[in-house]
Amino acid sequence: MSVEVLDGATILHFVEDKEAFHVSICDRFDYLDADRDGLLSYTEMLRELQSLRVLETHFGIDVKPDPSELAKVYGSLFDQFDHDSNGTVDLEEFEAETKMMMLAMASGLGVLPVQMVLEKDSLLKKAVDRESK
Ligand SMILES: [Ca+2]
Ligand SMILES: [Ca+2]
Repeated sequence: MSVEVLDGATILHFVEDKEAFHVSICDRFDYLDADRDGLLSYTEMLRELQSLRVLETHFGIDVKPDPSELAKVYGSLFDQFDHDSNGTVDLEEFEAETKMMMLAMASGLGVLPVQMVLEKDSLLKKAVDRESK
């Protein structure tokens, strides 16, 4: 974990660099796919969902949401990734949905830089590293 400053442009540049973005997505997918079956189950996706700053967005930073509320949010996020509703997320679904979410986040952030605590291997951290190169 580290505290990083990022703005919408940082995320946008990362997503728009298609080749580099695809490589990062593949890396992240492999990392999350604990049983190496080429698909992400709900359990495997949980890790990613937890790094997407969902808590802050839905509940505010200081609120401790109750577990059933949290499960509901994670469940609906998982459904959002699982485009064909077959219960698993494949690489194509993962890339398409991650891209959408990051673009939404970029437009939400706009030009105002914000501080975020980022997980070491998360995609947002990669976006920050790319920008500072
Ligand atoms: Ca798997
Ligand atoms: Ca699917």
